[in-house]
Amino acid sequence: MSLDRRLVVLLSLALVTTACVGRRSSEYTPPAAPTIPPTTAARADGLSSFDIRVTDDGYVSADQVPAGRLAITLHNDGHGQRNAQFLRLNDGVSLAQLAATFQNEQRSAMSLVSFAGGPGTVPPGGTQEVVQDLVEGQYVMVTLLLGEDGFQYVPSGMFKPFRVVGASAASTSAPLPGDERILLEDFGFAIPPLTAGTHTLRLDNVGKVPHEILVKRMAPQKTLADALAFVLTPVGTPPYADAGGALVFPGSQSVSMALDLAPGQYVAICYFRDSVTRKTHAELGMIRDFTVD
Ligand SMILES: [Cu+2]
Repeated sequence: MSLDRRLVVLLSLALVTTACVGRRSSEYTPPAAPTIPPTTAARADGLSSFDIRVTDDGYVSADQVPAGRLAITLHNDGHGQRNAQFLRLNDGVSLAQLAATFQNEQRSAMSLVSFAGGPGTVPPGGTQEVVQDLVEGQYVMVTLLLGEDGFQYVPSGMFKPFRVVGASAASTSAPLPGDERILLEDFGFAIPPLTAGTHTLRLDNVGKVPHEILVKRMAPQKTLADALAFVLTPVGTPPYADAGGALVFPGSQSVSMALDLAPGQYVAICYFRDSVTRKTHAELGMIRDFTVD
């Protein structure tokens, strides 16, 4: 068994907890095999693209990507909701050490890594693109979902190591794409008026601590209070559906996110848990609704 495979097994044993809250779609039929080769390639705008496919068996992607600015696209070919949280192993930490620590105590394993963004949660058949800068190092990508106990967990097999290599290119000094800005604050969101259609949004974490933004389309007649109640007690049918987002990245950093919005009511949520109070950032104010006309 390869090291990667052993790590997946170890992490799966260690991390699977309560029942999955992932939604299943009766209409969506995943392709038999990934249709995009797991490579990186240069795009017309000069950015390197990093395509990630996730199936029910795990992630398919390049094992190595260049440091610097990357256009990262997650394609969900599986049956459940999926995302890709990037975690950079702290200098001196090995993959084996991370896996062993995860197996014993998930919370202390988080002290071995730094949150490094990644595409947010999409339903089966969905895609999410983010543009962000990655520095050299050893990383893992994991799907982080909300368990019925209110804590996040990694579904079985949803873990893949990858390396970021080389010095960062000069492109990282240029502004990130996006005419409209969302501010992620300690603890709240500032969201501009958004029209229906496609947007490229720059996300500025102006806080001191890591934040994320998950965008959800509210079900009919559901309210912000229903959304917060579900974050606290995620049991039963969610009052909202996944509409993309960008996962946890550090304070004073920015990423860019593409969103395609149909008219309707939405809610933005940060599920990250404060290390002192152990409350989710949503409870501390990082949940807000907005209308798309
Ligand atoms: Cu937050």
